[in-house]
Amino acid sequence: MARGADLVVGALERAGVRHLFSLSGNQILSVYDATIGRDIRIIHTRHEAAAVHMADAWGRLGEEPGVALVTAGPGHLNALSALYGALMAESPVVLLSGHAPAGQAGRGAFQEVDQAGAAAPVSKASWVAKDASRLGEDIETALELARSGRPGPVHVSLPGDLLETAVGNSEGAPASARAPRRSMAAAEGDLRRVIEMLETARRPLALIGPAMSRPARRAAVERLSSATGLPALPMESPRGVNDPWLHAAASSFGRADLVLLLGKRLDFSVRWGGAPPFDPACRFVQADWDAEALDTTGRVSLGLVTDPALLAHQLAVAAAPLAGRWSAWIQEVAAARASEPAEWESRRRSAQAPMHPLRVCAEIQPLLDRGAVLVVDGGEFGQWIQAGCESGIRMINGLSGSIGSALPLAIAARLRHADRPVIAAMGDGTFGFHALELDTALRAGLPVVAVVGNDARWNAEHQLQLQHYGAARTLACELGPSRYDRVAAALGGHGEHVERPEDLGPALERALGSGLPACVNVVIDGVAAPTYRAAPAH
Ligand SMILES: Cc1ncc(C[n+]2csc(CCOP(=O)(O)OP(=O)(O)O)c2C)c(N)n1
Ligand SMILES: [Mg+2]
Repeated sequence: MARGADLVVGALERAGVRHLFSLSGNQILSVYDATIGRDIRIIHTRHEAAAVHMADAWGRLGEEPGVALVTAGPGHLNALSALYGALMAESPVVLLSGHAPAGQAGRGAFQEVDQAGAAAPVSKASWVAKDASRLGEDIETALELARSGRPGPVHVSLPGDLLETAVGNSEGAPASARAPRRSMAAAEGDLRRVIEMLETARRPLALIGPAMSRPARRAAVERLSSATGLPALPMESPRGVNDPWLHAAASSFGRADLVLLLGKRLDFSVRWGGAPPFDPACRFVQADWDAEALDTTGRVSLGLVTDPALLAHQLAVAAAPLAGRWSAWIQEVAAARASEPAEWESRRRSAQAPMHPLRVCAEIQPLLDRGAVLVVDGGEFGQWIQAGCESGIRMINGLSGSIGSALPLAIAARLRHADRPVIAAMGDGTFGFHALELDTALRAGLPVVAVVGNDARWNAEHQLQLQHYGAARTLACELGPSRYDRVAAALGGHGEHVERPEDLGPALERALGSGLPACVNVVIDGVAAPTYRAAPAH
C-alpha cells in the first residue's frame, strides 16, 4: 500500500530529481524509506543549512531545482538562513521539511512551529501540505514555481502523519498537463520605446541580475551584446558596485547615460541608481519578471514586466540596426574589466611570506585553466580570489552577503560536474561554518579542495573596525593560527599546510591527486580587499 511519502518520492523521481540533500529526522524517515528501490540518492549532510546550500548550487549550475529535505522545527529553522542565500542568488530550490502531524495541529505537538510562516520571507511560496493523496501535486507545484519566472526557493512542509497515511496503490497521477504559460515577451510598443531610448544613448549599459548572469540566460545577453555592441555587466556580488571581479569596469557606471536593468533590481547593490556611482542624468529602463520588483521611486523611466532573457533576445534582433555606434564604448568597458593595477603582477610572483592573496591566485589559476570549478566565499581573502582568478565555471556566495556556504556549494558542484576538479577558496573564519561537510564529501565520494586563506582573523570585520573606529579600538575579531588541514586529515581526508609560496603549487597538486576531500591551509597576509572605487559622477 502506497503512503503519502511514496507520492512525494514518486513525483520527485518523475520530475527528474535524482538527489536529495538532507539531514535526517523522525518526521521524514518515511521519505527516506520511500526512496528505496528508486533512482534517488540521499546526500546526508552535517547541518541543514549545508543541505540547502547544496540544493542552491545544484539549482544554479543546471537551472533544475535542487531539493533539500530536512526535519521539522529546529531542522527546518536551521535551513532558513541558507534559503535566504538561494533567494538572493535567484536559484531554483525546493525545501521539503518534515512537520508536526496535522492531526495534532495547535496542540503543542513535538517540534510544532509555524514553519510556512517562518519560511515565507525567504521563499517565493511556502505552504503546509494538507492532503496525503495530493502530496505528489504539492511537489510538482513546488518544482514548477521554483523554476518559473525569477527562479528562487519554494518551501513545502510535510506533516509526518500525512507522509505515513496509506493512499491506495496508485502512484499518483502522472505529471499533470500544465496550462501553457503566458508569453512573457515584451509587447511591440514597449520594445519600440526601449529602442527609442537606445537610439539617443551614447553610452548604454546593461546590468544583469544573478539568474540572468548564469549560462541559460546569459547567452541571450551575450547575443544582444554581440549583435548591437551594448556592453553588459553581471551584478552578483554583495559588494555591488565595488565587486572586485569588475576591476575598473565599475567606472562605467558613472559614464553610462542609459542603464538597462535586465532582471536586476534597483537595490543596494546598485546604490538605488544614485550618484555616485551613476550620473544624475543617466536614465534607467528596468525589465523584470515580477511587477513587484519594479522600482517605485521614480528613478526608472521605463519599467516593463517581461521575461528579461526574452527581451534580450528581442532586442538582439530589433536593435541590430544600431550596431556599431557604441563600439568604442563597449571596448572601453571590456578594457576596464580586463585591466589590473600595475603592482598586481609583482604580487602574483612575490616570494614574500606570509603570502599575499594574489600569490595564492597565481597558484590556483593553472588549475582553473585546466577546467576546475571555482567556488569563492568569505571575507577579504574571498574578494582577492574573485578579483585575481578567472574561471569558466564560478560560484560565489552571492547577493545574500552570507559567508559560510563555500564547502557545501563546492560539494554539490562536484556532484554536478563529476569530471572537473572543484576548488573552494575561503577565509579561515568562513571555513569554520561548514568544515564538517568535508566528512559529507568523504562519505558521498565527492572530493573537493578547500583552500583556506588563513590570516588568523575575521579580517573583513577587522578592516571595518580599523576604518570606522581606529587601530586602538579593534576587538574580538581575532582567530588562532589554527591547523585546519588537520581537520581534513582527522576526518579521513587530505591535509596540506603551506607557509611558503613555492610550496603552494605542489600542495594543491597533491591535494587534487589524493582523490580525497582536502583542506589546503595557507598562511596569508591579512590585507584589506582590493578596492576599485566607482568613479564619481561628473
Ligand atoms: C552569515 C554571516 N555572518 C557574518 C557575516 C559578517 N562577515 C562578513 S566577512 C566576515 C569575516 C570573514 O572572515 P574570514 O572568512 O576569515 O575571511 P577574511 O576576511 O579574514 O579574509 C564576517 C564575520 C556575514 N557576511 N555572514
Ligand atoms: Mg580570515
